[in-house]
Amino acid sequence: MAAPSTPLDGVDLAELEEVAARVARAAGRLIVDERPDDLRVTSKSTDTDPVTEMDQRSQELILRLLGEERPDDAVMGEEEGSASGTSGLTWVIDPIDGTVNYLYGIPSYAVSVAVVTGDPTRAGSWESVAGAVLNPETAELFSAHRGGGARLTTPRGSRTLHATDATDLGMALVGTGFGYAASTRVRQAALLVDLLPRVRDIRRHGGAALDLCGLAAGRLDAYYETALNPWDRAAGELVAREAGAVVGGPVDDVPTRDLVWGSAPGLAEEFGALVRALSARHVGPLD
Ligand code: LIP
Repeated sequence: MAAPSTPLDGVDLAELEEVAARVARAAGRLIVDERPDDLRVTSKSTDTDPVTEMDQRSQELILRLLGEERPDDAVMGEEEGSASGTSGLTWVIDPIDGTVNYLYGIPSYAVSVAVVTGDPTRAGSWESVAGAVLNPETAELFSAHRGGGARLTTPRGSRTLHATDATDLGMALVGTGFGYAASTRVRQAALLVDLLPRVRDIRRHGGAALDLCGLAAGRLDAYYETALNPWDRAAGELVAREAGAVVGGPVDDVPTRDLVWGSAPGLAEEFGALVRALSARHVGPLD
């Protein structure tokens, strides 16, 4: 009897990585070149959770380009607008990850484009198979496809990414981020108080996608965050895994909204156990 067909039958994952990279570059050009001087801002979940007119325009452009290149695939994004599909593949996009940095002119934000199998609305039931994260300010494009390694491409060339060979948690540089809701931050701050004395230092760059790519590029030894959405991590998580980092969640290797962590392979056992224990100790609302 023939094996049942899957959404990846006949699909070239390297080609999907190229689609992700092309689309991210187009959106990156839009948000840099067409950023108005008087950027219009509204807020979403809280007053401190901004969405700019360029987040929305970037998402509209990505939807249009994916509709042309991959008309049978679904699209789910952070902002308004989505597309349904029939292929079983879903593009999970963040049109600007690190919107607060974008708003303030801090050159550390990204366009994140990933394609996943499964249902990205249900934790543990989806998997990224190709993706790209572009920092349009530095022209750094991080990309990967499942089983194909991870790359950093700049105007100067391309290189394969590798997580660090760190093994000493006390010397580890750890990235993290914080949600927008005050209630979520109470829990995040409590975890941080326990973690900070046990590591070299903490970095809060302001965008999960670039944090995960930083882990892949050896700019961080480890990373963790609570209250992330699929679009914040879908592409960066794949880039990190393909660079040899270990990525996990509160129970096993499945990240959830409760906890996403990643680290250099030599730190995974100790760091994973520590952040799991701390996140289990500091429970509370995640808005
Ligand atoms: C942001 C994340 C960041 C996190 C913020 C926020 P946005 O996404 O990437 O790491 O700490 O709370 O979720 O809103 O800029 O797309």
